Amino acid sequence: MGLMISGVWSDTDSREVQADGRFVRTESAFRNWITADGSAGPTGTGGFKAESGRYHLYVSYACPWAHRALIYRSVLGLEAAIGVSVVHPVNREKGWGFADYPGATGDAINGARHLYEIYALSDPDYSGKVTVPVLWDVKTGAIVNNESAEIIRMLGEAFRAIASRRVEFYPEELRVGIDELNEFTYRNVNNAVYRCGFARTQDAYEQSVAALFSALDTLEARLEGSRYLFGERIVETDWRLFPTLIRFDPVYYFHFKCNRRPLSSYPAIMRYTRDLLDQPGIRETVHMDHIIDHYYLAHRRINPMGIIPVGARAALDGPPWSAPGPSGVH
Ligand SMILES: N[C@@H](CCC(=O)N[C@@H](CS)C(=O)NCC(=O)O)C(=O)O
Repeated sequence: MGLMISGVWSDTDSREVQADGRFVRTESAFRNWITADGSAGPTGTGGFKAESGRYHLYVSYACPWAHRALIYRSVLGLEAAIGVSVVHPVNREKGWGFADYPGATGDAINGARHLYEIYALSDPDYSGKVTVPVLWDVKTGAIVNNESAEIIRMLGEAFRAIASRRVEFYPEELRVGIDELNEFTYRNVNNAVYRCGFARTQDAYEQSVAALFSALDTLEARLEGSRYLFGERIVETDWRLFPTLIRFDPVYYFHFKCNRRPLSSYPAIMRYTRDLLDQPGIRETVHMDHIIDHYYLAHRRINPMGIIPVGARAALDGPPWSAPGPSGVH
């Protein structure tokens, strides 16, 4: 996969697989916060005031973590305030890069050919992984933050005065519950699918599959009695879960061997996924061509021949895509 060592790209393995075969994700490195007045946030340094046109997102349409940031930009109506550059889903020479592919863009901000150049511009000595999403400050030429969980929170909080839609996805009275369920869904769903796919022992794989499907059973039971995870209103946890749910049957089921049963066999989760998919601005953030091509063609270590299972595209004819919408309109 590769990483940077003292500001230079290296094809070295990022060493996220432990001696016992478990995949353990590295922590993100850039942790500053944009705030309404430019004061420092919970981590990092201050100086990043919310301003329209000042910040830029580097994303892959394939990546579920980057997808969260795109969803927030869309549902909050921040398209005019925050620009986006989209990497090529398949080209992996020196990590993520910019090249022609339908829907991918160049890098209009820095003219980079590879994403690692953006990391080097921000920190010429940077050592570590080069991941999307990246929230870039055009004004100071620095990465503000590369952790999706924090990026979505700051988009929701700091940009209230700039966002063209006022929606609160982290309401005061639900914060404790949201934080708790975020932790549960990150560990047992969002990151668990990667732990299944990147495990290098049977034991590590089976433990992850067990945790994943037990969590899906829990979520199914919760959603049988509730439109969204916290009742009638969509909150942060719903948007954090959605990118994993829509990738599940086309990708994770086959590619990451999350195949105890398809997600489409969970009726409440399917009804819920479809409901989220039907929210204004969401379909535009879902790019299944980037998603399918990236996982099957770029992850050559686990799919060496780059063969796309026929069931991957066939899954796009089933739920949540084909299911009737909540109002029966779609
Ligand atoms: N904790 C990070 C994880 C981001 C992440 O791992 N992104 C993946 C893509 S899904 C990545 O860019 N990996 C590096 C690579 O594929 O070269 C976040 O939530 O923002």
